[in-house]
Amino acid sequence: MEWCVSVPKIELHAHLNGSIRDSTLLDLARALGDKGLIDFSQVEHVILKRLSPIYTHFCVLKLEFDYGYLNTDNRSLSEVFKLFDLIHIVTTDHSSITRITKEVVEDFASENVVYLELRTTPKKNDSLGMSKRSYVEAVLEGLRAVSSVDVAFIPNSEEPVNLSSTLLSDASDKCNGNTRKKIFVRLLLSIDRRETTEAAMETVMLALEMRRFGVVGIDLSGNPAVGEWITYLPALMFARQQGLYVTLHCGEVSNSKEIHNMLDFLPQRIGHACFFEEEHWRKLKSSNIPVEICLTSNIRTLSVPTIDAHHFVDLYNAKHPLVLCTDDSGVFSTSLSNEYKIAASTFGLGQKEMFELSKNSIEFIFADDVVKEVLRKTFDSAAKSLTL
Ligand code: 6MZ
Repeated sequence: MEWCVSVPKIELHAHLNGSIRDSTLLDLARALGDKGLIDFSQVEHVILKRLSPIYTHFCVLKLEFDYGYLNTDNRSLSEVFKLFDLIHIVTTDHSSITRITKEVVEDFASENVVYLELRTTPKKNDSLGMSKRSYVEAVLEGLRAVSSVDVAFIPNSEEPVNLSSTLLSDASDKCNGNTRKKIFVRLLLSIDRRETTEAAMETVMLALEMRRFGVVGIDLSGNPAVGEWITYLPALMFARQQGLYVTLHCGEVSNSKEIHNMLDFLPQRIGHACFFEEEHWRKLKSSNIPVEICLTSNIRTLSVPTIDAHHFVDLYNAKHPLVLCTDDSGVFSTSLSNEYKIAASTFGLGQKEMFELSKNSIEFIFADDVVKEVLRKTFDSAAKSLTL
């Protein structure tokens, strides 16, 4: 594990609210409890993932939560989305979003993630005066608030916001003799599968407007049992025409037609690919679309039967482009280092293979060649100090 923490890593599939610390979620829930807006004792159980398999039903802000027999270790996909509804009630105000963003960036940086693509669904909440734009501004505020590490998120400048250092230095600058960590952060705006075509288009327009602040692309996510591909297609096509990168949650449930349609769209990356059939694998491999692999998430949501049977093995052996990711490090109690550790122990990868896997992820990031070159330099200098 120590080695997995020390190796530089690239995170390309992390949902902001899914990456929240348990302690922060508890803090925020407690504050709402103190205001009488939720019953904290009920929510606390769910947050701490300590629910015994007893039937749970409760009400938060007039929203009914019927968790049924929520299993603490393996949360089926539908249970996970109920949990997200609860998380959103607790987190969706400007200052909370700013705090979560700051902490998530700090957490990834602390385990030597040197490039992070953070995705989040812009939300509107009239009662809090929140628009999709003000939501994203709160995220940007969180990036500016990070103080423990230098964050570079503005393309074309790449100046870390807290420290002026040279652009082409590697990801851990020497400053006054001290080594300060540096992390590149890029944002993807997510379209939730519950949204309408118009709402999806609004998110794309916002992404275009926010490009100068490091928004580089669009993600399609949300409960895969909800919604139709055709609803988001106009917005996704427009995003691509305008030069935004697109990544899709693809094959999280069995839906052959949708998987074909998504692969035909040729997104720059896809996430998950758990319910692929022979024809889908063939199409994926011939199009060479990189896959964001989320091992713990797939196991916890019961999307793959066992870790040994995970499609990572086949894709890795076929040298198909892939990248290890966390998905929702808070919800699934994992970290990127832990995902590398699981890959090593389950699939027998040695340190050299793990290093190459991590370094190779540079090729699939949604950033320009300058950033890629800085990252290659970072990995090359790390290789000298790591035992490979
Ligand atoms: C699909 C997921 C997801 O956007 O509020 N999300 N969508 N599959 C998954 N696998 C388990 N994990 C997270 O972060 C939370 C939102 O990300 C999406 C869901 O829409 C969830 O509500 P943000 O920051």
